[in-house]
Amino acid sequence: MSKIWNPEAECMSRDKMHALQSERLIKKVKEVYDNVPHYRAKMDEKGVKPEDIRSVDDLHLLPFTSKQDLRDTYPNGLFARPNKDIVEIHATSGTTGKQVVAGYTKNDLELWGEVMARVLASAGGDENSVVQSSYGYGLFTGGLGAHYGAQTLGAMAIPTSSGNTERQIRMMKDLGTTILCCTPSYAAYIGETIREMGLDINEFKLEAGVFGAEPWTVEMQHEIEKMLNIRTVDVYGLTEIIGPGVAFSCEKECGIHINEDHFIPEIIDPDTGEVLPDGTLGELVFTCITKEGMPVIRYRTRDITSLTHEPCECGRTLVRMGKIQGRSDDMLIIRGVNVFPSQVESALLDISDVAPYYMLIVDRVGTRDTLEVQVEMAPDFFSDEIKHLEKLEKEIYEKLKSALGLAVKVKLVEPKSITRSEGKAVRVIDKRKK
Ligand code: DLL
Repeated sequence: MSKIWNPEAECMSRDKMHALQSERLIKKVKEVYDNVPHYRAKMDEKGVKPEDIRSVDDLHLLPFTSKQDLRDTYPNGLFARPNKDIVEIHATSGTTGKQVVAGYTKNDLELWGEVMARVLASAGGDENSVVQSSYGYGLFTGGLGAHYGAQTLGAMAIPTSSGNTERQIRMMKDLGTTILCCTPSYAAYIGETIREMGLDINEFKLEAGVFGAEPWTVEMQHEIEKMLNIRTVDVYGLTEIIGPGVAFSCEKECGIHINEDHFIPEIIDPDTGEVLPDGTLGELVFTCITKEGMPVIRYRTRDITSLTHEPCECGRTLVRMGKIQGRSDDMLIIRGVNVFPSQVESALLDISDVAPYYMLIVDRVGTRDTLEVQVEMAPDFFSDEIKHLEKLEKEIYEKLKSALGLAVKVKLVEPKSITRSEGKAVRVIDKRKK
């Protein structure tokens, strides 16, 4: 049963939220102006003084912060507190460039536990829960983020981290895990391995999954729910803001509530920087109004989604964002058509004979871009019969053509031939980038 961990914060009136955000923002802006030379310089350059920020409505006056700013000030140029106050460090993997380092004070860790407790409660968690954190531990924020949330909740945390999947599953069964936390792609892999081990998922105590750290479609969400016989919560976050716990879905499955008493969201036009109204797709931007160690101001996430302030039936008043469509840098441009891998996932999972494993291979032949979609067949439907395979291939081809507005090459591959992921899945190989 889904619960609300902090009704006062999660269900406060919009007026109260506006007042709280304004009060916190004013204080935070003054603090970063005084303590972080980078923000002072950027605000001076834009001609904005802390006194110009009189409420949250003035947020748009502030300069943006980009990943490049974090790289330029590596490792701790954006820290707003001296090193003696920093008690923990996390960092991004640095796959798209120099890694980004985030520093947390004691209060930041408490805040992280609080927002993650909200997420776990939405998954039905309480002090009786057994929470298995199968996100990676270490510099990645997933493992410890889920861990701190479980402890704030008073639940039992099992820090298995990712990998060693069979042992992972035995622990899950023997210790009676009720909530599993990992990436959606790892959840699918765990589900598949449970089946291969000859175990019956109904003999497990698993009730819910808290999955995130990578884009996953509603179709994938339902597939995993069926596979593991659980309810799932989509958890969103990023290292620069705090890690997991920035936002989470509720039982109404109508978007992802943002913990906006701590992280104020905006949607902007990625080209012009203009703030866009509710319902319009654009780039998600966050401002941290309570973090101490590294409170980023108007941080451009490059994640694409939209916002809605419509009330939610779950009772929370927190603004909701749609599922993340992908990062702007994940968007492929094939022969002039924009393609997000999530569009391919949506279309594929609508077809019953395919497994939730696929790969996009992008290439250029002469001057022409090509996209090959490799799709794994579900083991139950695996067939050597040419006629059956051709029919399935044609069905996928037509489906993708109408979903993407683009003719792509479809290649059916044998069950288990696409590499399984224990963390964030890699689903695109772009050979044009060589
Ligand atoms: O992935 C933090 C996290 C850990 C979130 C565990 C949820 C669960 P980073 O490694 O810094 O941090 O990557 C952040 O991952 O900007 C999104 O592009 C993507 N992402 C995270 N959560 C979701 C989600 C963690 N629920 C980047 N849906 C973000 C879609 C997500 N994309």
